[in-house]
Amino acid sequence: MRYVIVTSRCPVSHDRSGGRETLRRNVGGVVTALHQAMKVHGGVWICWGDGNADMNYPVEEYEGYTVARIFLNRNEKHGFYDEYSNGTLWPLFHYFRERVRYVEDSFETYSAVNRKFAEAVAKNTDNDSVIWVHDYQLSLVPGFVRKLGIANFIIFTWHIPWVSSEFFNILPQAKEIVDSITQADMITFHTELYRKNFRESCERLSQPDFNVDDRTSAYSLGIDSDYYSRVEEPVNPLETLQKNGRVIFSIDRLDYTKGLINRALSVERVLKKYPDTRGRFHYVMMVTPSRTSVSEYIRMKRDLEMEIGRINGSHGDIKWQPIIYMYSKVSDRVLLSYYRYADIALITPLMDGLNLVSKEFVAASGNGILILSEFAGAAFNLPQALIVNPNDINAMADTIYTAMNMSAGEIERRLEAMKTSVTRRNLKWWIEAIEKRAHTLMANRKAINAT
Ligand code: GDG
Repeated sequence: MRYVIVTSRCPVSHDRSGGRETLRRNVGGVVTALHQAMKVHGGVWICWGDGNADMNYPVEEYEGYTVARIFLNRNEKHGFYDEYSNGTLWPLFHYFRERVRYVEDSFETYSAVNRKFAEAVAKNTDNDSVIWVHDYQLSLVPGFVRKLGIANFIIFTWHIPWVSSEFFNILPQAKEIVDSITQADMITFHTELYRKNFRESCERLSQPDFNVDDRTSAYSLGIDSDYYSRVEEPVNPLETLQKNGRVIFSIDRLDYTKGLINRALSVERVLKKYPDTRGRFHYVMMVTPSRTSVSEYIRMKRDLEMEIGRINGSHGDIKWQPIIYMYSKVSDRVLLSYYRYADIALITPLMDGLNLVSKEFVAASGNGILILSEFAGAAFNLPQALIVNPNDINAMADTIYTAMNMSAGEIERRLEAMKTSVTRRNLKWWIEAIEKRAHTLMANRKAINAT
Protein backbone atom coordinates (compact mmCIF):
# COMPACT_ATOMS: atom_id res chain seq x y z
CA MET A 1 0.00 0.00 0.00
CA ARG A 2 1.16 3.53 -0.75
CA TYR A 3 -0.57 6.78 0.08
CA VAL A 4 -1.72 9.58 -2.16
CA ILE A 5 -2.14 12.31 0.43
CA VAL A 6 -3.98 15.50 -0.47
CA THR A 7 -3.74 18.63 1.69
CA SER A 8 -4.02 22.30 0.96
CA ARG A 9 -0.56 23.11 2.43
CA CYS A 10 2.68 21.31 1.52
CA PRO A 11 5.09 19.71 3.99
CA VAL A 12 7.89 21.90 2.58
CA SER A 13 8.03 25.12 0.58
CA HIS A 14 10.75 26.98 -1.29
CA ASP A 15 11.15 30.71 -0.76
CA ARG A 16 13.44 33.13 -2.52
CA SER A 17 14.54 36.41 -0.99
CA GLY A 18 17.61 38.58 -1.51
CA GLY A 19 18.80 36.24 -4.28
CA ARG A 20 18.87 33.25 -1.91
CA GLU A 21 16.56 30.28 -1.90
CA THR A 22 15.54 28.61 1.34
CA LEU A 23 13.64 25.43 2.13
CA ARG A 24 10.90 26.02 4.69
CA ARG A 25 9.55 23.02 6.58
CA ASN A 26 5.93 23.72 7.38
CA VAL A 27 5.07 23.05 11.00
CA GLY A 28 1.68 22.37 12.53
CA GLY A 29 0.02 19.22 13.71
CA VAL A 30 -1.52 17.93 10.51
CA VAL A 31 1.57 18.22 8.37
CA THR A 32 3.77 16.65 11.05
CA ALA A 33 1.37 13.73 11.48
CA LEU A 34 1.14 12.99 7.79
CA HIS A 35 4.87 13.36 7.29
CA GLN A 36 5.32 10.41 9.70
CA ALA A 37 2.80 8.28 7.80
CA MET A 38 4.47 9.11 4.48
CA LYS A 39 7.92 8.22 5.78
CA VAL A 40 6.60 4.72 6.59
CA HIS A 41 4.51 4.02 3.48
CA GLY A 42 5.93 6.33 0.83
CA GLY A 43 3.77 7.65 -1.99
CA VAL A 44 2.77 11.05 -3.34
CA TRP A 45 1.73 14.15 -1.40
CA ILE A 46 -0.37 16.53 -3.48
CA CYS A 47 -0.55 20.09 -2.18
CA TRP A 48 -0.68 23.74 -3.17
CA GLY A 49 2.79 25.15 -3.79
CA ASP A 50 2.49 28.60 -2.24
CA GLY A 51 6.21 29.32 -1.70
CA ASN A 52 7.46 32.04 -4.04
CA ALA A 53 10.09 29.68 -5.50
CA ASP A 54 7.93 26.54 -5.54
CA MET A 55 7.40 26.91 -9.30
CA ASN A 56 10.92 25.53 -9.74
CA TYR A 57 9.87 22.36 -7.93
CA PRO A 58 6.58 21.05 -9.37
CA VAL A 59 7.62 17.53 -8.36
CA GLU A 60 10.21 16.85 -5.70
CA GLU A 61 11.54 13.86 -3.78
CA TYR A 62 11.49 14.60 -0.07
CA GLU A 63 12.45 12.26 2.80
CA GLY A 64 11.29 9.07 1.06
CA TYR A 65 8.17 10.31 -0.72
CA THR A 66 7.18 12.57 -3.61
CA VAL A 67 5.72 16.07 -3.22
CA ALA A 68 3.60 17.02 -6.26
CA ARG A 69 2.58 20.67 -6.27
CA ILE A 70 -0.51 22.38 -7.66
CA PHE A 71 -0.11 26.03 -8.64
CA LEU A 72 -2.81 28.65 -8.33
CA ASN A 73 -3.00 32.05 -10.00
CA ARG A 74 -4.03 35.14 -7.98
CA ASN A 75 -7.73 34.79 -8.76
CA GLU A 76 -7.76 31.12 -7.93
CA LYS A 77 -5.95 31.72 -4.67
CA HIS A 78 -8.35 34.50 -3.73
CA GLY A 79 -11.57 32.63 -4.54
CA PHE A 80 -10.44 29.25 -3.22
CA TYR A 81 -8.43 30.21 -0.16
CA ASP A 82 -9.31 33.73 1.01
CA GLU A 83 -12.98 33.75 0.05
CA TYR A 84 -14.63 30.34 0.11
CA SER A 85 -12.32 28.35 2.45
CA ASN A 86 -11.54 31.08 4.97
CA GLY A 87 -14.37 33.57 4.38
CA THR A 88 -17.25 31.11 4.12
CA LEU A 89 -16.44 27.60 5.40
CA TRP A 90 -14.13 28.52 8.30
CA PRO A 91 -16.62 30.84 10.09
CA LEU A 92 -19.53 28.54 9.26
CA PHE A 93 -17.90 25.49 10.78
CA HIS A 94 -16.96 27.46 13.92
CA TYR A 95 -20.53 28.80 14.44
CA PHE A 96 -19.69 32.41 13.49
CA ARG A 97 -22.84 33.01 11.47
CA GLU A 98 -22.41 36.77 11.19
CA ARG A 99 -18.96 36.32 9.64
CA VAL A 100 -20.00 33.87 6.92
CA ARG A 101 -19.49 35.57 3.56
CA TYR A 102 -21.60 34.69 0.56
CA VAL A 103 -19.46 35.98 -2.28
CA GLU A 104 -20.78 35.23 -5.72
CA ASP A 105 -18.43 33.11 -7.83
CA SER A 106 -16.17 32.07 -4.96
CA PHE A 107 -17.78 28.62 -4.81
CA GLU A 108 -17.14 28.19 -8.54
CA THR A 109 -13.46 29.00 -8.01
CA TYR A 110 -13.28 26.71 -4.96
CA SER A 111 -14.87 23.96 -7.00
CA ALA A 112 -12.48 24.48 -9.96
CA VAL A 113 -9.46 24.36 -7.64
CA ASN A 114 -10.76 21.20 -5.95
CA ARG A 115 -11.11 19.70 -9.42
CA LYS A 116 -7.47 20.55 -10.11
CA PHE A 117 -6.44 18.67 -6.98
CA ALA A 118 -8.61 15.70 -8.06
CA GLU A 119 -6.95 15.65 -11.50
CA ALA A 120 -3.56 15.47 -9.82
CA VAL A 121 -4.86 12.59 -7.68
CA ALA A 122 -6.00 10.75 -10.80
CA LYS A 123 -2.59 11.27 -12.39
CA ASN A 124 -0.72 9.94 -9.36
CA THR A 125 -2.92 7.01 -8.33
CA ASP A 126 -2.05 3.40 -9.13
CA ASN A 127 -3.79 0.13 -8.15
CA ASP A 128 -1.96 0.01 -4.85
CA SER A 129 -2.82 3.55 -3.71
CA VAL A 130 -4.99 4.61 -0.81
CA ILE A 131 -6.11 8.23 -1.24
CA TRP A 132 -6.21 10.31 1.95
CA VAL A 133 -7.80 13.77 1.61
CA HIS A 134 -7.73 16.39 4.36
CA ASP A 135 -9.94 19.16 5.59
CA TYR A 136 -12.43 21.80 4.66
CA GLN A 137 -10.44 23.36 1.82
CA LEU A 138 -10.76 20.10 -0.15
CA SER A 139 -14.30 18.93 0.55
CA LEU A 140 -15.14 18.47 -3.14
CA VAL A 141 -12.09 16.36 -3.97
CA PRO A 142 -13.65 12.92 -3.22
CA GLY A 143 -16.60 13.67 -5.53
CA PHE A 144 -14.35 14.84 -8.39
CA VAL A 145 -12.02 11.88 -7.95
CA ARG A 146 -14.97 9.51 -8.40
CA LYS A 147 -16.18 11.46 -11.44
CA LEU A 148 -12.75 10.91 -12.96
CA GLY A 149 -13.37 7.16 -12.69
CA ILE A 150 -11.02 6.42 -9.77
CA ALA A 151 -12.38 3.61 -7.59
CA ASN A 152 -9.52 3.40 -5.04
CA PHE A 153 -10.21 3.49 -1.31
CA ILE A 154 -10.56 7.11 -0.11
CA ILE A 155 -10.15 8.31 3.47
CA PHE A 156 -11.36 11.83 4.24
CA THR A 157 -10.24 13.49 7.49
CA TRP A 158 -12.10 16.57 8.68
CA HIS A 159 -9.97 18.63 11.10
CA ILE A 160 -12.38 21.33 12.25
CA PRO A 161 -15.74 21.03 14.04
CA TRP A 162 -18.73 19.68 12.12
CA VAL A 163 -21.62 21.92 13.14
CA SER A 164 -25.21 20.89 13.89
CA SER A 165 -27.27 20.04 10.81
CA GLU A 166 -29.55 23.13 11.24
CA PHE A 167 -26.51 25.38 11.21
CA PHE A 168 -24.81 23.58 8.34
CA ASN A 169 -27.92 24.02 6.23
CA ILE A 170 -27.49 27.81 6.11
CA LEU A 171 -24.75 27.13 3.57
CA PRO A 172 -26.18 27.32 0.06
CA GLN A 173 -23.82 24.55 -1.10
CA ALA A 174 -24.47 22.22 1.86
CA LYS A 175 -25.72 19.39 -0.33
CA GLU A 176 -22.83 19.56 -2.82
CA ILE A 177 -20.37 19.30 0.07
CA VAL A 178 -22.04 16.34 1.76
CA ASP A 179 -22.57 14.61 -1.60
CA SER A 180 -18.84 14.82 -2.26
CA ILE A 181 -17.56 13.84 1.19
CA THR A 182 -19.82 10.79 1.24
CA GLN A 183 -18.02 9.54 -1.88
CA ALA A 184 -15.14 8.68 0.47
CA ASP A 185 -15.06 5.15 1.91
CA MET A 186 -14.07 6.28 5.37
CA ILE A 187 -14.55 9.70 7.02
CA THR A 188 -12.84 10.63 10.27
CA PHE A 189 -13.48 13.42 12.79
CA HIS A 190 -11.75 14.46 16.02
CA THR A 191 -14.77 13.87 18.29
CA GLU A 192 -17.96 11.82 18.51
CA LEU A 193 -19.95 15.05 18.61
CA TYR A 194 -18.74 16.13 15.15
CA ARG A 195 -19.38 12.63 13.86
CA LYS A 196 -22.94 12.73 15.22
CA ASN A 197 -23.52 16.16 13.65
CA PHE A 198 -22.24 14.87 10.33
CA ARG A 199 -24.55 11.87 10.53
CA GLU A 200 -27.51 14.24 11.07
CA SER A 201 -26.42 16.37 8.11
CA CYS A 202 -26.40 13.24 5.94
CA GLU A 203 -29.87 12.27 7.14
CA ARG A 204 -31.20 15.75 6.54
CA LEU A 205 -29.73 15.99 3.08
CA SER A 206 -31.03 12.48 2.32
CA GLN A 207 -28.12 10.20 1.70
CA PRO A 208 -30.05 6.91 1.86
CA ASP A 209 -27.26 4.68 0.52
CA PHE A 210 -24.54 6.02 2.75
CA ASN A 211 -23.84 3.83 5.77
CA VAL A 212 -22.85 6.55 8.21
CA ASP A 213 -22.20 4.27 11.18
CA ASP A 214 -19.85 2.01 9.31
CA ARG A 215 -18.01 4.62 7.32
CA THR A 216 -17.45 7.40 9.85
CA SER A 217 -15.14 7.30 12.89
CA ALA A 218 -13.92 9.64 15.61
CA TYR A 219 -10.20 9.60 16.37
CA SER A 220 -8.75 12.57 18.16
CA LEU A 221 -5.46 13.56 16.51
CA GLY A 222 -2.54 12.82 18.84
CA ILE A 223 0.84 14.49 19.11
CA ASP A 224 4.35 13.03 19.03
CA SER A 225 4.40 12.85 22.83
CA ASP A 226 7.99 11.53 23.01
CA TYR A 227 9.23 14.58 21.16
CA TYR A 228 7.49 16.99 23.52
CA SER A 229 8.29 15.14 26.74
CA ARG A 230 11.97 14.75 25.91
CA VAL A 231 12.52 18.48 26.34
CA GLU A 232 15.50 19.08 28.50
CA GLU A 233 15.73 22.78 27.92
CA PRO A 234 18.24 23.96 30.52
CA VAL A 235 17.47 27.65 30.05
CA ASN A 236 14.20 28.86 31.45
CA PRO A 237 13.12 31.88 29.36
CA LEU A 238 10.55 32.80 32.02
CA GLU A 239 12.90 32.81 35.00
CA THR A 240 13.07 36.59 35.39
CA LEU A 241 9.31 37.00 35.07
CA GLN A 242 8.71 34.22 37.58
CA LYS A 243 10.49 36.28 40.24
CA ASN A 244 7.24 38.31 40.36
CA GLY A 245 4.97 35.26 40.55
CA ARG A 246 3.15 32.86 38.27
CA VAL A 247 3.51 33.02 34.49
CA ILE A 248 0.42 32.36 32.42
CA PHE A 249 1.17 31.41 28.82
CA SER A 250 -0.65 30.95 25.53
CA ILE A 251 0.21 30.55 21.85
CA ASP A 252 -2.33 30.70 19.05
CA ARG A 253 -2.62 31.62 15.42
CA LEU A 254 -4.25 35.05 15.18
CA ASP A 255 -7.83 33.99 14.61
CA TYR A 256 -11.23 35.11 15.92
CA THR A 257 -12.04 31.49 16.84
CA LYS A 258 -9.24 31.48 19.42
CA GLY A 259 -10.99 33.92 21.80
CA LEU A 260 -7.96 36.15 22.32
CA ILE A 261 -9.83 39.30 23.37
CA ASN A 262 -11.99 37.41 25.90
CA ARG A 263 -8.81 35.97 27.32
CA ALA A 264 -7.21 39.38 27.76
CA LEU A 265 -10.45 40.61 29.38
CA SER A 266 -10.44 37.69 31.80
CA VAL A 267 -6.92 38.59 32.89
CA GLU A 268 -8.09 42.16 33.42
CA ARG A 269 -11.02 40.82 35.46
CA VAL A 270 -8.57 38.93 37.70
CA LEU A 271 -6.92 42.25 38.48
CA LYS A 272 -10.22 43.97 39.22
CA LYS A 273 -11.71 41.15 41.27
CA TYR A 274 -8.58 40.04 43.10
CA PRO A 275 -6.47 43.19 43.62
CA ASP A 276 -3.89 41.20 45.63
CA THR A 277 -2.72 39.70 42.31
CA ARG A 278 -1.46 43.05 41.03
CA GLY A 279 2.27 42.82 40.25
CA ARG A 280 2.23 39.11 41.13
CA PHE A 281 1.83 37.43 37.74
CA HIS A 282 2.45 37.92 34.03
CA TYR A 283 0.41 36.76 31.11
CA VAL A 284 2.70 35.95 28.15
CA MET A 285 0.49 35.97 25.07
CA MET A 286 2.17 34.70 21.90
CA VAL A 287 0.30 35.20 18.69
CA THR A 288 1.40 33.72 15.37
CA PRO A 289 0.63 35.59 12.13
CA SER A 290 -1.99 33.78 10.08
CA ARG A 291 -3.99 34.41 6.87
CA THR A 292 -2.33 37.80 6.62
CA SER A 293 -3.84 38.45 3.17
CA VAL A 294 -7.41 38.35 4.54
CA SER A 295 -8.55 41.90 5.45
CA GLU A 296 -10.61 40.70 8.41
CA TYR A 297 -7.47 39.27 10.02
CA ILE A 298 -5.67 42.59 9.65
CA ARG A 299 -8.53 44.35 11.51
CA MET A 300 -8.53 41.64 14.16
CA LYS A 301 -4.87 42.25 14.92
CA ARG A 302 -5.52 45.96 15.40
CA ASP A 303 -8.49 45.33 17.73
CA LEU A 304 -6.54 42.84 19.85
CA GLU A 305 -3.54 45.14 20.16
CA MET A 306 -5.75 48.09 21.16
CA GLU A 307 -7.34 46.01 23.92
CA ILE A 308 -3.98 44.81 25.24
CA GLY A 309 -2.65 48.37 25.17
CA ARG A 310 -5.69 49.58 27.08
CA ILE A 311 -5.36 46.87 29.75
CA ASN A 312 -1.62 47.41 30.22
CA GLY A 313 -2.15 51.18 30.24
CA SER A 314 -4.87 50.97 32.90
CA HIS A 315 -3.32 48.38 35.18
CA GLY A 316 0.42 48.44 34.61
CA ASP A 317 3.11 50.81 35.76
CA ILE A 318 6.75 51.49 35.02
CA LYS A 319 7.84 48.29 36.81
CA TRP A 320 5.08 45.87 35.85
CA GLN A 321 2.81 45.12 32.90
CA PRO A 322 0.18 42.38 33.20
CA ILE A 323 0.27 41.26 29.55
CA ILE A 324 3.45 40.59 27.61
CA TYR A 325 2.37 40.35 24.01
CA MET A 326 4.42 38.94 21.12
CA TYR A 327 3.31 38.76 17.50
CA SER A 328 5.69 36.48 15.65
CA LYS A 329 6.44 32.89 14.78
CA VAL A 330 8.93 31.20 17.09
CA SER A 331 11.14 28.16 16.61
CA ASP A 332 10.02 24.80 17.96
CA ARG A 333 12.80 24.94 20.49
CA VAL A 334 11.67 28.28 21.92
CA LEU A 335 8.06 27.13 22.01
CA LEU A 336 9.02 23.96 23.85
CA SER A 337 10.91 25.90 26.49
CA TYR A 338 7.82 28.04 27.17
CA TYR A 339 5.67 24.92 27.45
CA ARG A 340 8.20 23.38 29.81
CA TYR A 341 8.40 26.24 32.28
CA ALA A 342 5.06 28.12 32.16
CA ASP A 343 3.00 27.78 35.35
CA ILE A 344 -0.39 28.04 33.69
CA ALA A 345 -1.44 27.53 30.06
CA LEU A 346 -4.54 29.52 29.17
CA ILE A 347 -6.03 27.88 26.07
CA THR A 348 -9.55 29.17 25.66
CA PRO A 349 -10.76 29.12 22.06
CA LEU A 350 -14.39 30.07 21.40
CA MET A 351 -14.52 27.03 19.12
CA ASP A 352 -11.73 24.70 18.00
CA GLY A 353 -11.82 21.39 16.16
CA LEU A 354 -9.27 19.91 18.52
CA ASN A 355 -6.41 22.21 19.66
CA LEU A 356 -3.00 20.64 19.52
CA VAL A 357 -1.36 23.32 21.65
CA SER A 358 -3.16 22.02 24.76
CA LYS A 359 -1.82 18.49 24.18
CA GLU A 360 1.70 19.76 23.44
CA PHE A 361 1.71 21.79 26.65
CA VAL A 362 0.62 18.77 28.69
CA ALA A 363 3.37 16.58 27.22
CA ALA A 364 6.14 19.15 27.72
CA SER A 365 5.12 20.78 30.99
CA GLY A 366 7.25 20.33 34.11
CA ASN A 367 4.57 21.26 36.66
CA GLY A 368 2.00 23.39 34.90
CA ILE A 369 -1.74 23.59 35.05
CA LEU A 370 -3.94 23.71 31.96
CA ILE A 371 -7.00 25.93 31.67
CA LEU A 372 -8.93 24.73 28.64
CA SER A 373 -12.08 25.83 26.85
CA GLU A 374 -14.98 23.41 26.85
CA PHE A 375 -15.35 24.24 23.13
CA ALA A 376 -11.98 22.79 22.13
CA GLY A 377 -12.28 19.21 20.86
CA ALA A 378 -9.29 18.34 23.08
CA ALA A 379 -11.44 18.99 26.18
CA PHE A 380 -13.03 15.57 25.58
CA ASN A 381 -9.59 14.00 26.05
CA LEU A 382 -8.36 16.17 28.94
CA PRO A 383 -11.06 16.29 31.64
CA GLN A 384 -8.41 16.91 34.33
CA ALA A 385 -7.76 20.38 32.92
CA LEU A 386 -9.63 23.29 34.49
CA ILE A 387 -12.44 23.49 31.95
CA VAL A 388 -13.98 26.92 31.28
CA ASN A 389 -16.60 28.56 29.13
CA PRO A 390 -14.64 31.26 27.25
CA ASN A 391 -17.72 33.50 27.04
CA ASP A 392 -17.91 33.76 30.81
CA ILE A 393 -15.23 36.32 31.63
CA ASN A 394 -16.05 36.28 35.33
CA ALA A 395 -15.79 32.49 35.66
CA MET A 396 -12.57 32.52 33.64
CA ALA A 397 -11.09 35.07 36.06
CA ASP A 398 -12.10 32.87 39.02
CA THR A 399 -10.50 29.86 37.35
CA ILE A 400 -7.26 31.73 36.70
CA TYR A 401 -7.22 32.76 40.36
CA THR A 402 -7.85 29.14 41.42
CA ALA A 403 -4.97 27.99 39.18
CA MET A 404 -2.65 30.62 40.67
CA ASN A 405 -3.38 29.27 44.13
CA MET A 406 -3.53 25.55 43.44
CA SER A 407 -1.41 23.26 45.60
CA ALA A 408 1.63 21.58 44.05
CA GLY A 409 0.13 18.17 44.83
CA GLU A 410 -3.09 18.85 42.95
CA ILE A 411 -1.24 20.32 39.97
CA GLU A 412 0.91 17.22 39.80
CA ARG A 413 -2.05 14.82 40.06
CA ARG A 414 -3.91 16.55 37.26
CA LEU A 415 -0.84 16.87 35.05
CA GLU A 416 0.14 13.20 35.47
CA ALA A 417 -3.35 12.03 34.50
CA MET A 418 -3.29 14.23 31.40
CA LYS A 419 0.23 13.11 30.46
CA THR A 420 -0.94 9.49 30.58
CA SER A 421 -3.82 10.23 28.23
CA VAL A 422 -1.70 12.26 25.77
CA THR A 423 0.97 9.53 25.71
CA ARG A 424 -1.50 6.70 25.28
CA ARG A 425 -3.39 8.40 22.47
CA ASN A 426 -0.40 9.89 20.71
CA LEU A 427 0.28 10.48 17.03
CA LYS A 428 1.34 6.87 16.43
CA TRP A 429 -1.92 5.69 18.00
CA TRP A 430 -3.92 8.02 15.71
CA ILE A 431 -2.26 6.86 12.52
CA GLU A 432 -2.50 3.19 13.51
CA ALA A 433 -6.17 3.51 14.54
CA ILE A 434 -7.07 5.04 11.18
CA GLU A 435 -5.02 2.49 9.25
CA LYS A 436 -6.53 -0.42 11.17
CA ARG A 437 -10.07 0.78 10.52
CA ALA A 438 -9.24 1.41 6.85
CA HIS A 439 -7.91 -2.13 6.48
CA THR A 440 -11.08 -3.61 7.98
CA LEU A 441 -13.26 -1.57 5.63
CA MET A 442 -11.06 -2.48 2.64
CA ALA A 443 -11.29 -6.17 3.51
CA ASN A 444 -15.11 -5.89 3.80
CA ARG A 445 -15.23 -4.17 0.45
CA LYS A 446 -13.14 -6.91 -1.16
CA ALA A 447 -15.38 -9.60 0.35
CA ILE A 448 -18.52 -7.88 -0.97
CA ASN A 449 -16.99 -7.45 -4.44
CA ALA A 450 -16.00 -11.14 -4.48
CA THR A 451 -19.58 -12.36 -3.88
C1 GDG B 1 -6.38 23.21 12.94
C2 GDG B 1 -7.70 23.23 13.75
C3 GDG B 1 -6.91 21.20 14.98
C4 GDG B 1 1.69 27.63 16.29
N1 GDG B 1 2.46 28.72 16.36
C5 GDG B 1 3.74 28.29 16.31
C6 GDG B 1 3.74 26.89 16.20
N2 GDG B 1 2.45 26.51 16.18
C7 GDG B 1 2.00 25.11 16.06
C8 GDG B 1 1.51 24.56 17.40
C9 GDG B 1 0.53 23.48 16.92
C10 GDG B 1 -0.05 24.08 15.64
O1 GDG B 1 0.86 25.07 15.18
C11 GDG B 1 -1.41 24.74 15.87
O2 GDG B 1 -2.36 23.72 16.00
P1 GDG B 1 -3.78 23.93 16.69
O3 GDG B 1 -4.45 22.60 16.73
O4 GDG B 1 -3.58 24.48 18.06
O5 GDG B 1 -4.59 24.99 15.84
P2 GDG B 1 -4.91 25.26 14.25
O6 GDG B 1 -3.73 25.82 13.57
O7 GDG B 1 -6.12 26.15 14.25
O8 GDG B 1 -5.26 23.83 13.62
C12 GDG B 1 -7.46 22.62 15.12
C13 GDG B 1 -5.73 21.16 14.02
O9 GDG B 1 -6.03 21.81 12.78
C14 GDG B 1 -5.29 19.73 13.75
O10 GDG B 1 -6.34 18.94 13.28
O11 GDG B 1 -6.44 20.79 16.25
O12 GDG B 1 -8.66 22.58 15.86
O13 GDG B 1 -8.21 24.55 13.88
O14 GDG B 1 1.20 22.29 16.59
O15 GDG B 1 2.60 24.08 18.11
N3 GDG B 1 4.85 26.15 16.15
C15 GDG B 1 6.05 26.82 16.20
N4 GDG B 1 6.12 28.18 16.28
C16 GDG B 1 5.01 28.95 16.34
O16 GDG B 1 5.11 30.18 16.40
N5 GDG B 1 7.18 26.13 16.16
